[in-house]
Amino acid sequence: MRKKVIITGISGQDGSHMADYLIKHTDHMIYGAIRRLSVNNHRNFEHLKEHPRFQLINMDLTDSHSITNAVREIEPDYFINFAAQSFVAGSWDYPIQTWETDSNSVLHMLEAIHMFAPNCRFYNAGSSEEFGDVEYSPQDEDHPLRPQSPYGAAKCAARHLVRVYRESYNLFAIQGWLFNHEGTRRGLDFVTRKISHNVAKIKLAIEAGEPIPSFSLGNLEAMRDWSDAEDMMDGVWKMLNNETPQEFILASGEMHSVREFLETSLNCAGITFKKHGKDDNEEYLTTDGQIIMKINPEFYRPAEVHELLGDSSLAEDELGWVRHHEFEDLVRKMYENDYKLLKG
Ligand code: NAP
Ligand code: G4F
Repeated sequence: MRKKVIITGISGQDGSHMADYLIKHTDHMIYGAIRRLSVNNHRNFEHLKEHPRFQLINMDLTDSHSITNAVREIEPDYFINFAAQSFVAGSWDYPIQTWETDSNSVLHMLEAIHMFAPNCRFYNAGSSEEFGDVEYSPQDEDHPLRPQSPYGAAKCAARHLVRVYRESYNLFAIQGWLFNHEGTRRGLDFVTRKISHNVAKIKLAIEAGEPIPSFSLGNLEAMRDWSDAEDMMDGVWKMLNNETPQEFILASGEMHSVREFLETSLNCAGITFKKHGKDDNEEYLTTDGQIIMKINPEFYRPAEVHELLGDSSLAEDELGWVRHHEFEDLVRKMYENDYKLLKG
């Protein structure tokens, strides 16, 4: 019989990439979970809607009945939870909703699996944000959890719940630690896509001989370990199909600053820039003096995670996980995609 996989967060970056990955590499039936929104947000999975091995189901993470019903009715072989309030900065604005979505809902999933599908393999999306105020670099699987945001704290709570259910009921339940991963399906609020989108807009204005639209950023010195989202899906699937329910780090092992992402994007677009001012007053300008980007302290966070760098050697050695994309390829791919989208 065909195996059944529930994927939550199908309208987001990772859920949609995982559905593509499983359609391509398995013959499993995919149940993509969405919540109803007033305005359709199906762009990331529109291409899958007519596929015979893809079916949409309704599930809101803040409604435990919708989670339990899906597990009871489908009795999945795999449950991959990529849904979340995933925007770290937003977690100070909506801490309760973040906790409900990123922590309580995981408890409801674990309960439903324990009750109605105890052989189901469960993956919850963990994050490098759980390491937060890091003690050493690179971070490995033994690094302590030191979250710096309501988001990070909710992911840590979920990690403990996953472990407790795994140990109490012998469930195959895991939460890998994925470091930042980006791509053409990334939401526009995240810094990489915000940069690629705005640089593409500026390039088009320059080409049209129009005044350029400037944009703002926060902390340019934050360092992140950025991978291509498409590389991560194989690692998650390998974790889920490992002999034992073990949790791994997936990361690039390279760290780059937000400033470096900005400058690499401008270089990809062929936009020559100069810098002016310091700290809160820093600006990037075109050679004819138009403002490309200026700092806006509103984008600073109440607590920052200054640097993240992952050590994924365990996943490479034990799962045979391999990354295929490098930092510069990723920046170029995101810029070129936004340029094409905006050009129409
Ligand atoms: P994303 O693009 O923001 O997608 C989040 C998904 O969650 C969307 O499909 C969203 O649906 C859904 N969602 C949010 N609240 C929901 C609710 N109450 N009920 C049902 N669905 C809900 O995030 P992503 O980048 O794909 O990340 C996937 C997962 O990995 C998340 O758990 C994230 O925290 C974690 N993670 C991501 C990264 C990364 O760098 N991307 C790194 C580490 C961990 P709507 O479209 O309806 O809002
Ligand atoms: O792109 P970001 O919002 O991603 P962040 O906070 O690293 O979180 C992402 O990765 C986590 C894994 O480590 C995931 F768990 C999480 O779900 C999400 O996918 O911000 C990256 C850095 C931060 O240090 C932030 O302060 O960029 C800095 N930044 C500077 N200016 C900005 C901006 N971030 C945003 N979003 N917008 C800015 O204007």
